[in-house]
Parts: sequence; structure tokens; C-alpha cells
Amino acid sequence: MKTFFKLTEYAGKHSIKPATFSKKAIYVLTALCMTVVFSCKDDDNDNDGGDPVYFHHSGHSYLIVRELKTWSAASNEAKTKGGYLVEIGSQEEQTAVYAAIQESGISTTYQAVEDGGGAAYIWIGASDEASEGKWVWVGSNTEFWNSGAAVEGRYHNWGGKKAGSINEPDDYDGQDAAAIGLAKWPAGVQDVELGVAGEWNDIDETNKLYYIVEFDEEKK
Ligand SMILES: [Ca+2]
Ligand SMILES: [Ca+2]
Repeated sequence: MKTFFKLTEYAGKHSIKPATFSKKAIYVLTALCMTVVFSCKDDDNDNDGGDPVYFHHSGHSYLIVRELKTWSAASNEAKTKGGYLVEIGSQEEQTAVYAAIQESGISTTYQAVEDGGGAAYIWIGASDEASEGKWVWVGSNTEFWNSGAAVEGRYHNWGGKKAGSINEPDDYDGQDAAAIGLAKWPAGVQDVELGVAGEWNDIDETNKLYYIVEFDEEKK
């Protein structure tokens, strides 16, 4: 794009009329623009282009991975990397994770999850696939939510918590995987609010989303 603007600027300064551009020059310019556009798009969705960017909290490290995966694929990938899908066990950890998401620059509309009210989400490590209604952090196999209530006072941040009325997990159409919302849901509906940005929702595990890996040690 820059090249194109420079050339048009040059043409303007030197009174070159567009008609004097040959067809060949236009093809070349188009190809240049396409190259720039596609390389920018790649930067936006790829964490593999450079060193991973970790964030840290309480002796653990975390990685926001910008690859679109189903919950199961993301969970497997987290294990391959030597960690697990993020397990959020306290308000402090929730605050750290959500702050890192905001700082990452990921668009709050990067993906529209149809069964999540059209909002965008990032996968976290909780599932009730093994036993409906029993939510487990799969990394440590810790049950934290059962039949609508916290297990042994364990932390949760399900949609509606801030408003004082828990709306999730609702198992709508058989939802078994947890994700953190990047915006309120449902999106674009002013009078209805099932959850706000940072709260969690159960959604279908086949959605393809970015995910967060947690490591039990501090990585540099
Ligand atoms: Ca479920
Ligand atoms: Ca739900």
C-alpha cells in the first residue's frame, strides 16, 4: 500500500496523469498491494512468526495463542506445548488473564460465536463433557462447579455474576466447553445481558477460537 501511495504522490507532484500509467504498471501495483495486504493479515493471526509472548501471574506463565482451534484441539495443543488450557482459580488470576487479553490487541469482534450470542470468546480450560453439569478444570482435574453452584467455594466467573444473577452455564443445545467473553452477550441486543466482557460462557466445543495456555513455571 505504501508503495502505491508513494507512486500516486509522485505522479501528483510531477503532474503525471493517471492515463500515462501503462496496464503493466497497474498489474504490478495491484500485485504489490495484494502482497502487502496478505502479509498484514498473516501478522494478525500468527503467534509463530516470532518468540512467544508470555505473561506472568503468581509464579505461573501464560500464553495467548492466536490460532483458531476447537476446544479439544486447543486442549491437546496446550499439552503439546507443556502446559494446559488456562485454569482460573481466583479473582486475582481472572483480573490478570483478562488484562492480558485486553493488552494483546485482539479485536473484541475477531470471531462471532453463534451459540454464544454472537460475541467473541477465547477458550479456557473448563469442561463438563465427561458429566453434564459438573464443571472440571481439565489441567488439574478439579471440579469447581456442580449443578449450578460452586464446589467447596471455588472461584468462578460465569456470565451474569457481576449483575448478581448467574445465567451460565446454561447447556444451551448441549454446550460443554468454557470460554471467556471479549464483549457482552448477546451482541447487539441492548435490553438483554446474559454476561459481560471477561465473564465465562459454556459454548459448543466445535467453535474455533484462540486459546490461553498456562504453565506451572515462569517462562522467559
Ligand atoms: Ca454442558
Ligand atoms: Ca451458554
